[in-house]
Amino acid sequence: MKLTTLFAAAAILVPTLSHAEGDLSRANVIDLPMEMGTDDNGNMYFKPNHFDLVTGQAYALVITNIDEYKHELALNEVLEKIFIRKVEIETADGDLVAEIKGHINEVEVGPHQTVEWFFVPVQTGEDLEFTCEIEGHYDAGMFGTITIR
Ligand SMILES: [Cu+2]
Repeated sequence: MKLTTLFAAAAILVPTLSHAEGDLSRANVIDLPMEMGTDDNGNMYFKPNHFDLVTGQAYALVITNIDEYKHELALNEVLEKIFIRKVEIETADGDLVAEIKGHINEVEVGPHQTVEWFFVPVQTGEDLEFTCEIEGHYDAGMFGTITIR
């Protein structure tokens, strides 16, 4: 890349970066789609069941329950490592039902519903476990891990 092109690119980037410094939790949010479900053998799962994240990046964990019954996501030790901006609930048509703000550890997701969890990792951690706390679901395989670098 020519030096002049580099300067031009930097000039374009500067306003974006200065915004990010103002509010890291809102800048360039990365969606992390995750499915909750049960396979043909009766094994319950989060898919994917592992995420590699970085500190300072804003994420939206978009959790969809494809089952006929509710599932739960409990963050457990992940909770100590992240700043939670909000949990957002919308109708199937995309209309906002609620934004819930605060330090939230568990969310139950009803059958065929989607919930979005907005957060920013603030501390590093290796294989931090999240789980479904509904009786029998953990033993059926419903857990996963997050690594923050
Ligand atoms: Cu479950």
